[in-house]
Amino acid sequence: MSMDDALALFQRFDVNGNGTLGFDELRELLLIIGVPAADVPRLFGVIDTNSDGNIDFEEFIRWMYAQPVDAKEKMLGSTAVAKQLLREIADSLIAKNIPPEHLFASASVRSDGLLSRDELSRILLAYLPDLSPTVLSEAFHLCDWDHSGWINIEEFVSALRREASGLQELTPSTADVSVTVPAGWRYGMQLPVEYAGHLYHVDVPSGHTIGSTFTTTLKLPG
Ligand SMILES: [Ca+2]
Ligand SMILES: [Ca+2]
Ligand SMILES: [Ca+2]
Repeated sequence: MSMDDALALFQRFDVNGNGTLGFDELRELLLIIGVPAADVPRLFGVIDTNSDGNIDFEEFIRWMYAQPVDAKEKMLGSTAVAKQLLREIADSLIAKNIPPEHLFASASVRSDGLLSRDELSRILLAYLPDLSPTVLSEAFHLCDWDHSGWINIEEFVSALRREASGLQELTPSTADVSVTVPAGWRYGMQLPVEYAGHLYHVDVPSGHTIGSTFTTTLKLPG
C-alpha cells in the first residue's frame, strides 16, 4: 500500500471534504471491510487515538498499516496489495543484503529456470501466509511482464526493483567508467571492458584514438 493509495482511499470516504473522517464516514469504510455494525463504535474509539471525535489522516494510516492483508485488499484492491507485497519483499531483501536473484534461484526448481505461478505463490506465501488467491494472481501478473505465463529471472528482479522503495539507490544499475583506448583499437570497434568482475563491450566513440580516454556508462547486471 503506497501513501497515495491510502490518501486516495481516505479522501474517497471523507465525503464532506473536511480533511478528517467523522463517525459516519469511517463507518462506511468499516462496513465495507466486514466489521460488524455493532463493533463500529468501539473500533472508532480505538482508531481515534486522540479522542477528538474525528479520524485524521495520521490516525487512519497508523490503523491501516496494522490491518490484515484481506482487510487491506477490500479497502485498496488486489493490485495495490500485491504491489505492497513486492515492495516489502524487495525492502526486506535489501535490509538483509540478499540479491533478488538468490530468492529466485532458491525457488526455481525447474530445469528451464522459469518460475511457474505456483512457485511464485510459494515464495510469496513463505513471506506472508494469509495472502488471498487474487493477491497471488495480481503479483504474478506484476512480475510476468511479457505475459508468457512464466517468470524469468529478469522479470522477477525488475519487478522487485520497480516496487522497492530504496533499491535503486543501494544498487545502482549503471556505472560511469573511464576507459583509455588501448593499442589496436579504434572508432567503430567494440572494446572489452572489465568492471566489478564482469566483462562489457563498449563502442569506441568517434574521435577517439589509441591512448585517448572517454567515459562510458555501463549497465550493471541485476
Ligand atoms: Ca469528513
Ligand atoms: Ca482523532
Ligand atoms: Ca514472462
